[in-house]
Amino acid sequence: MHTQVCIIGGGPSGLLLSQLLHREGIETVVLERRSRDHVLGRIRAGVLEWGTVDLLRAAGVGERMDAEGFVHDGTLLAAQNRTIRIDFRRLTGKSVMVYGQTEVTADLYAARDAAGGCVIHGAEDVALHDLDGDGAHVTYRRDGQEHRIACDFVAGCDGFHGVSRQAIPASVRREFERVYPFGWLGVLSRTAPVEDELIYANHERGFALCSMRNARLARYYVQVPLSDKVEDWSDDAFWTELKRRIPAEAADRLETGPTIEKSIAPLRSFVCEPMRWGRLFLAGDAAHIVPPTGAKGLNLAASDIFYLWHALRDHYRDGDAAGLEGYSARALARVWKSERFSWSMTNLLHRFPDQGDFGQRMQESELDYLESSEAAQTALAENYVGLPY
Ligand code: FAS
Ligand code: PHB
Repeated sequence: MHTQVCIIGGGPSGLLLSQLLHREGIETVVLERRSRDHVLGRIRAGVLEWGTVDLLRAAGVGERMDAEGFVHDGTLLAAQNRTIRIDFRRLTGKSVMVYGQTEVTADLYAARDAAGGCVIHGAEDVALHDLDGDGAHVTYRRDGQEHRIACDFVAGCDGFHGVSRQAIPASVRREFERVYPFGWLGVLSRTAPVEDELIYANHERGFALCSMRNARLARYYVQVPLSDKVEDWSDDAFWTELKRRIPAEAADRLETGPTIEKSIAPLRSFVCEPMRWGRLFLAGDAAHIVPPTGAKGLNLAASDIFYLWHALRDHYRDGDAAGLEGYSARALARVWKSERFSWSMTNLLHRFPDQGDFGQRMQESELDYLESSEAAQTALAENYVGLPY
């Protein structure tokens, strides 16, 4: 079998690239290790930058997002029992869209199906070969059969635990990492969200986030020690802790109920340089990870795919290799700015084991400064809504 671009990973990065290239007449095959149900069963991101919204519309998958998503013109930061509103629309002229990654992925799968796209689930032992030569190919096993796909290029969209990043020789690869000493315990509940906009709460007991998926599906998180297990947290214990960490006026009207999903996600900052090696191009979590505090993970995947889509289009349509040659540097320039923002929001809002009372006061004084400074609010807002591509 031969294809122009072999895409490893059927998450949002891989599917979005496949869909955008299809609309350019460029042939792709997507190899996904897990079943479609498993991929669609993951509960992850919730906030889309407007650049991501525009890109999904360009891919022809924006209709349900536009109908069911929620446009948010601001967000709330909470500390010391009060909230500070960051008005994105007034400060930057932009908004964000609240529409779950699960829905984005489902819309992308539907579009690939409608276009007769080739997405192969259950692809095991995917391996990349001859990436720095003219015989690039991918092998995998499925239903006990070995398969081989010759290709012009490989897009490594297989997430943090995938195989693509490892295909870059260790002598070439440079990795940067910070692992945070806590995780996020997240729940979904069929209850009304406590607020119309998101609440990011700093509290001396730890961080909390109030988010949503729709008017009857709320998404909440509390910071927990890395030693915690999901089974340590009953629903009652979760609601009690969340109420302690958000302002009293919100806690008083919080609608609680049985959780329909509960999971703990570790937090890390991670970047792999370069994001390209020979005919392999990394995109999304395969190349970088951010703590979800800045709502950047899915959105960084989107900007990577935007750059790679244009680079591959220019190569096949115009014989112009500049985009491919410049992909890694261009993507990393935006990746590092989002890494910085996500790191800074995580440091501002979470309780670190060794920060002590002085560290808590530093966080509270930075929030006081934010409350009083239009310049500081504008800086936060322009990073949150998404820096230019
Ligand atoms: P993904 O990891 O989504 O997809 C990679 C795909 O590759 C997967 O389907 C995987 O099965 C497949 N794969 C892996 N290895 C393979 C192999 N060897 N062969 C074939 N296929 C393989 N971001 C936010 O902005 N906000 C959040 O709240 C948020 N919460 C998150 C919670 C968790 C638990 C995690 C893990 C991430 C979270 N993220 C969040 C980040 C997340 O949204 C990612 O940025 C997003 O999924 C990136 O998409 P992909 O790059 O497609 O990677
Ligand atoms: C979510 O709704 O899951 C969400 C929203 C914003 C974040 C992280 C997660 O920063």
